[in-house]
Amino acid sequence: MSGIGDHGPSLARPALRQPRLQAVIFDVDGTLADTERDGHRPAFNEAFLRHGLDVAWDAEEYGRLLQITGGRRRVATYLGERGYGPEAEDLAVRVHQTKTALFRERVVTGGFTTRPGVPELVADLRRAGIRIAVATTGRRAWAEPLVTQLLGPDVVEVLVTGEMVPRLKPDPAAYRLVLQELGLRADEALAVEDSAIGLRSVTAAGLATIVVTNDYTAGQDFAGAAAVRAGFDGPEPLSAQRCRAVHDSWWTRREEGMGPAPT
Ligand code: XBP
Ligand code: MG
Repeated sequence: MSGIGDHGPSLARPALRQPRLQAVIFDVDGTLADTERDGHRPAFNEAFLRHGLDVAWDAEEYGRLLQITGGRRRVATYLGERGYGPEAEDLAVRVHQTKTALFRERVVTGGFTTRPGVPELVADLRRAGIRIAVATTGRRAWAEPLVTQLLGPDVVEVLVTGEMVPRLKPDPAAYRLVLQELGLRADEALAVEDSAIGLRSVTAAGLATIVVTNDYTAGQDFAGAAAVRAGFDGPEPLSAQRCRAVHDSWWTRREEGMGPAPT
């Protein structure tokens, strides 16, 4: 509003520098919610049963299988290694369709909650004007309702899911697509991931990562991460200000050590 004493923008005033961090991109499984051990795993097991397969993944074995990203690939690789031969791929497609329907059902009936501290962080980011996006290797059929349920409607601006990219994490395709849809450079966004595979995907796309570990991923190799934490909450909860500080210092170190950041 203009009035007495308001002389409009002064030429002498230095231009306000736009803060570098414009968006935070969250992974879903293991990051926004603990969905793997007691979520995806029982859905896979129920699907095996419904397809007459004598397969049941226990929590430990499932932890090892998480190295294979994407549910269909995980099933196909497993069946292939157990002698299902050329049949494994087709069977995996059918088992995975059933698993996707079962897991979606669990999602829409309210089966999951966020990891502690996530709602507070997301609210703080929004107050700070930082945009929210999501990059997952999972299927849209469950990821979309899950993200809406966890974070609320109209919070996530861009949601990239497994079927939208030619290659899953650790390939950078998902993060590159999110950046493209947000219209941002790699140095204007920060990713939050839970696993070494997720970190590799983000790093290959040129972004900084805060890793928030869980029971499955604690102890993995997180070299190159901007920060590694055991949770979102605690005595020093992850906040918008903390995200900005971590992001700025990662880029400063990078620019000082390796020249200008890539665009
Ligand atoms: C998560 C995954 C997913 C889920 C299953 O990886 O690997 O495959 O386990 O989802 P990230 P789908 O957290 O790195 O995205 O069965 O829908 O593939
Ligand atoms: Mg994950």
